[in-house]
Amino acid sequence: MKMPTLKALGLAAATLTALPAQAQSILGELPIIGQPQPGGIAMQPAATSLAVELHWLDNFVLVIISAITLLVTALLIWVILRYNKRSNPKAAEFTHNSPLEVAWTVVPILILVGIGAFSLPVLFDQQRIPEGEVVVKVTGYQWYWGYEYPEEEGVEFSSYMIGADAGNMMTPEVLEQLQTAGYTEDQFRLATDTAVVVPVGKTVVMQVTGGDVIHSWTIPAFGVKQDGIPGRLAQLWFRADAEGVYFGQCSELCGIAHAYMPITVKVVSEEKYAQWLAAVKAGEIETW
Ligand SMILES: [Cu+2]
Repeated sequence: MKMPTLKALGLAAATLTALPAQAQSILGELPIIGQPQPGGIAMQPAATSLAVELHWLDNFVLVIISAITLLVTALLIWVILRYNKRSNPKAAEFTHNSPLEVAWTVVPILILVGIGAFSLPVLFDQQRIPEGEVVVKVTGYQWYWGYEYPEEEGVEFSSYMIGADAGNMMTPEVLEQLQTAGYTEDQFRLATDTAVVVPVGKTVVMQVTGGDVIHSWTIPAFGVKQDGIPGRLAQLWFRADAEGVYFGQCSELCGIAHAYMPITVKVVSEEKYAQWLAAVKAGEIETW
């Protein structure tokens, strides 16, 4: 798949992209799973147990708020029709109804307690950080991400949006870079030159911090998001269920190029992960 694209590149481009292409060949073809869809309003497919829980909670709350909205709308319509001046010329003059007032206080409390009872365990699942089988430290910078695998000697790299050095605009060269990295125009402003690579089905702990101002690291399909705050080391965790490419974007307004510091995570098999680690340690590859 990759070779014809490579052959089509000019000599200069081929020289530039020779190393990245090698990285690609180690990771192979990966399906792009976690990315926003044009006009989409649904959430991205859940790729972790955390995201499955979040989707469940979202649907659960949606049912409750829909029922409340329908009830209130029905009550409004009933009052408008039944108690307007024409159909009800003599208005009642009472000011209190204790059973009703107790009911409209107690019922919402019960509903909120019910929502809390189901949402707190989901929150705790995110916030109780398990022992990581893979640990990655991520630092947000204006405007790119720095990644470090503290348990792996010498695995450290920066991650820029493909097209960042072209003023964040699409040019023929940027399109070429995207294609060389295995993407299409659809992934422009999502794809990065280097990706976080993690093994499928393993517990990954991300240590998140900021190098200058506050940034926020997120992968929507994983159901994770964490502010990276200078001087603090926060953590998040996930265990990705399916091999593929997942995108996120910096989610804390961090300056003029905030929109141009996306996040790419590649979830691969354990063997490919080991090969990738070895190649990075050998200094053979870093990018794409
Ligand atoms: Cu930002």
